Amino acid sequence: SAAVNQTLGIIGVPFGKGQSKQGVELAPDLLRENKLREVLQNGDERLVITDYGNLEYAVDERLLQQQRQHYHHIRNYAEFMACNRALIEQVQLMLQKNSQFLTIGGDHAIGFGSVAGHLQHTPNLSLVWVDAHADINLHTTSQSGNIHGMPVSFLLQQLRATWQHAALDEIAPNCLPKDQLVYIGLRDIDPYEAFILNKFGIRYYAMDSIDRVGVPKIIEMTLDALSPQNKIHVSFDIDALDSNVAPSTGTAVRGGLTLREGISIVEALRDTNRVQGMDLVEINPKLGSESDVRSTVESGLEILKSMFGYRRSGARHWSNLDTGIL
Ligand code: 6HN
Ligand code: MN
Ligand code: MN
Ligand code: MN
Repeated sequence: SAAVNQTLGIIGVPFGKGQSKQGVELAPDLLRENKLREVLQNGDERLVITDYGNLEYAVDERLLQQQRQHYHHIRNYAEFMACNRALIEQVQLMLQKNSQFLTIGGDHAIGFGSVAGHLQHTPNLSLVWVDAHADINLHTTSQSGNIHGMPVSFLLQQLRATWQHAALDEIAPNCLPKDQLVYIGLRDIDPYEAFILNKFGIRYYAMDSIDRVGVPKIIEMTLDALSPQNKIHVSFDIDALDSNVAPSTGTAVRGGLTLREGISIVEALRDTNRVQGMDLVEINPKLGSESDVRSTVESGLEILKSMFGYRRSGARHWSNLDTGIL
């Protein structure tokens, strides 16, 4: 499989209105400045990368009206939908031209559009959501009013009815079946989120299960649960990592994944050869010290590098080398 050409499309989504801290919208360009492309390429010419720049979108009167009439109690509904509507289109465009795509946030509100766009292109999709949080609030259960805590509720068949005024069937008719979702890394679940997860029997591996059985077993159970024919979307919230390796994020929670556990998860998923889309979200360079920002960006790049190129075992691009040295 290593000989197969990979084509990767990248879109930056500088959207920060799913929460209220300034700075998360700077992450796509900051990662680019920190050699995102070179890190992913890692000297392997078989990976062809196309960067589509940063997503643009426009709010229209219909969305403002939905916001005023039905969703005024949560923040920035209209901007959220406008951005995700554009992202749904962009992801489909990228998958028409590339074998894989990467969406760089921005906050996790864009997880809706990224996965929904993926589902419109590839209806048989599985989702692995790596996060400290479940991001499955409804507009009626959110305590914060922040839409970055709600994207998963837009994706699941069973929860769509709670967004009945959002015209989701027009922009993203394909939903995710609840048995094709697995969470990894949770440790800050809101009470109503716990109720929803349990009511629908959604599979989640919180930090305590990782403590009990370790990452390899968690990955095995995750892959056993997901349809083996399906492509996989990995939505990676940087706050899944412990705040000592990823401090610059808006809703940091201690007691998270080590960088090695994060890399292990990503490598194992990558080794299925079924990952077709990934998000990296919630890096906020306005939070913490300069060295906090540096380590958060470096951790993010390590995660991406393990998904799209590099292997710690060194097993990668011998085929490109001039081996005449020996
Ligand atoms: N994230 N459950 C909290 C809320 O406001 O709904 C936190 C959400 C965090 C979202 O980190 O992507
Ligand atoms: Mn999240
Ligand atoms: Mn989170
Ligand atoms: Mn909380």
